[in-house]
Amino acid sequence: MSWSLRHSRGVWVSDRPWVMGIVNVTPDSFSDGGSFLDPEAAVEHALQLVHEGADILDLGAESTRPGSSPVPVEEELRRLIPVIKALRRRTDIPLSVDTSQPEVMRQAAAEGVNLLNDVRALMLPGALEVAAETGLAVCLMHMQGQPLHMQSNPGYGNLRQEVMSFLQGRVKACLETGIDQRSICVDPGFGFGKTLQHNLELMAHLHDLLELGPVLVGASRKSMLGVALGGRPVHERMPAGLAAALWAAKEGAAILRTHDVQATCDVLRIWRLIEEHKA
Ligand code: 9MG
Repeated sequence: MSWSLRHSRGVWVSDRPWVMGIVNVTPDSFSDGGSFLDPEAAVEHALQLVHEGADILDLGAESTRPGSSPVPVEEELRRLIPVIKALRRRTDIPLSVDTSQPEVMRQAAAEGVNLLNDVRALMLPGALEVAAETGLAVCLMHMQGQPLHMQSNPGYGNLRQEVMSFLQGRVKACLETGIDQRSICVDPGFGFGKTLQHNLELMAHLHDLLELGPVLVGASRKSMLGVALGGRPVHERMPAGLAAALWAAKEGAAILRTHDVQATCDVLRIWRLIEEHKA
């Protein structure tokens, strides 16, 4: 399935899902501890993901794992900007910044980032306007509540309808602020205010979201996989993450956000080789 996404410097067009490598520049990220708080280590990790076949990197300095608190804007900037600058000196790979803060979006855009990945779907005051000014691509994600409490007792009347109408509303807000429809991708937000049953239902019906734009999916190492497998710890969740990524790819996802770049690329390559022999 092909997809395209406009950003300030052009259009990405692809006939296969892209692999988005996760680079956490946080001391408390949920699956790689604090090992990339050091900017140099974060840059080396990012370059390793490029070597493994990542199509785009997602750089984040605010942990959004369940139970985490927001990071002050100054701290987010202090962590992120040196990493973005260093990466831009060494690679022209597309870069995404995982942030909800308008000032971080503005400064990251000035340093050459291409996509704004906002788990709060540009809801913070000023975020829509800054996103529109930058002309970058945006990812609008669904989340029920905020990371600190979102997994306490998530509940929905009609899950799929609520996720769909939230994302429709955010797309509309983007268009009204001057963001180009062709620059918008959407994400159901696996694990963000959702039980295992909610996540499975959304995954099973992922295809429905394609009417809103290219779909980004992030399931890598998430607790939903651990719960589904009876309590599997984070370092044993890779096969489950690959299964979810392959399912999402077959359902038409455009971008797969993952810690496990090489393995995800391998899975997609084998899928594609098999597909080519169907014709
Ligand atoms: C930052 N982040 C963590 N999980 C994510 C997910 O599933 N999607 C997106 N877009 N961002 C995420």
